[in-house]
Amino acid sequence: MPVKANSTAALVFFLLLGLGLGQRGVAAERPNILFLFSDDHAINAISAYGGPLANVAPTPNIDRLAREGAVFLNSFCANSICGPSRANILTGKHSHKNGFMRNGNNFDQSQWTVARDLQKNGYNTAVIGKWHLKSNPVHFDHWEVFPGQGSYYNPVFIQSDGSQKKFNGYATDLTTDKAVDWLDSRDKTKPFFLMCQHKAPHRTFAPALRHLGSFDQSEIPEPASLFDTYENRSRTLSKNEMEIDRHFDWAYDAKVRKDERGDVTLPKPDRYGTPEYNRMTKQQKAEWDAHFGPKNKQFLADFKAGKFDHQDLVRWKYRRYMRNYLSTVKAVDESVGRMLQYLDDNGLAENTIVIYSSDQGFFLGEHGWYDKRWMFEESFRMPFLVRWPGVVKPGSKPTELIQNIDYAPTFLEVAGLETPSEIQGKSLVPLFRGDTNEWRESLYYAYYELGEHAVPQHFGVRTQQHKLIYFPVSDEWNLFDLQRDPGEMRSVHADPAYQQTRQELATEFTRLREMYEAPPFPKKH
Ligand code: SGN
Ligand code: CA
Repeated sequence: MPVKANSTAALVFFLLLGLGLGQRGVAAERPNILFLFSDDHAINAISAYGGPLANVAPTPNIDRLAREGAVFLNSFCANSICGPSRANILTGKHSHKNGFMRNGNNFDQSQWTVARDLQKNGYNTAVIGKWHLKSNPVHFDHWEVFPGQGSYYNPVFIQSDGSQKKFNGYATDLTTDKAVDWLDSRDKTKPFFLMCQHKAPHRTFAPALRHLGSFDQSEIPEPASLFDTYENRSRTLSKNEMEIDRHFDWAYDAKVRKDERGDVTLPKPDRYGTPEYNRMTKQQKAEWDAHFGPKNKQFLADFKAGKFDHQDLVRWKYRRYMRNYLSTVKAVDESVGRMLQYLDDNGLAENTIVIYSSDQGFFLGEHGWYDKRWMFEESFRMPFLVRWPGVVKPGSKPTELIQNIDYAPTFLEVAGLETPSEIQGKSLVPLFRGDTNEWRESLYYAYYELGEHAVPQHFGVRTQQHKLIYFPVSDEWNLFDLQRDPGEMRSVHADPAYQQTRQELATEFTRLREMYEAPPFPKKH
């Protein structure tokens, strides 16, 4: 072959190679977004947050994100309930703007969502697991979600064609399997946006069989407010229906089935059955019974023998609650480990931003409660951990006030897209880079549900140090000094020493309500 032809061929070859690399280079500039999400995961059950359970129930895989990225120490929701939080995330707006104010609503899929813009601009998009927005997902190239709350055991997933299919196994594992399968089969010419959303650790706190008994030998510390009597705060608190004492159901929550009790009568409540147990296969039931059976037998014998006073019984239920809740978290943590491993094994770790979060927090016995909804810290807070190599400084612990309305604009900036002006949240990317200039100093909260667990509608503002809450139904205000009273046991709203703080917060509350164009307070509900 003549030399000239040879060198021309070489030139063409290198030009093509260069183009190929160039294209890969461009693709590399658009990071993948992996959003790992769970349901009702309190920061007190994530060891990276260092709470009271950190040594009892470590979460090594979620903590890996904190080590290799950031754990946001002051992350909150806009409305502490499932569907609304998910709507806040997808739209970047407060509930009154996206219309999904209560779990019973139907998400208006014609509105702007971050998935729409990501898909439109070349992202391969998918959502797998818990969705809870009633209307099926749109703007996702692939989706496979639970109907409503979903189940832990042998759950049903709605397929992209609208049909429903039951899968054998444990929801957290199945959700992860499906997420991994999608990553394997996705269109690899595009960056991806994957929302992998677990049911766990939501009620009824049913652990994977392999995790039953994980915390049986552990001392579970009790929160100081386990026996809260609700003085010095709004009178609506004592009307709640989420107490471990008065509302934690024996069969449903505490896993002591009626058919196990013989002649022992347990005190109320005992209203529900055992839907998760009923879904199990014979083999699954056998393993479940092998774990709980002997323990329940012993408990019932001790109860019959009069070994429990009222407080002992609350403590027993609290420990059972925690052991099961923390066991469901274990599977979520393993899922995070599997997803991170997948990124490692497939050369995706460097160019993927990974976030771990949960739709709201949860009470782990604080104020005597399970569930969420209240603007109190445990349920208002959302975990937020992020790893983005080269951008987020490993081991950082930002303290700025962030909220779930910030996620959509964050994803847009990560993808290099403009944020529409109607979006109420702010991109977190400056905070990821360590730029804390001109960050917000307060957050707005609004809870609109109409009575489940007897939590009234309430609205509020939180700064780094204080929290002001308004309860329209009783026309009461509560003010908390979070530095002096982190457990929120005493409102200082009527305390003359707080007159100026009270006025400042009231002004800030009004300012936020005007800025977000919040509707007038509902009076009665
Ligand atoms: C269900 C639960 C409630 C829980 C709501 C909302 N009961 O109704 O305890 O507060 O969901 O949870 S259950 O019997 O179905 O478990 S949310 O996370 O979906 O908002
Ligand atoms: Ca939830």
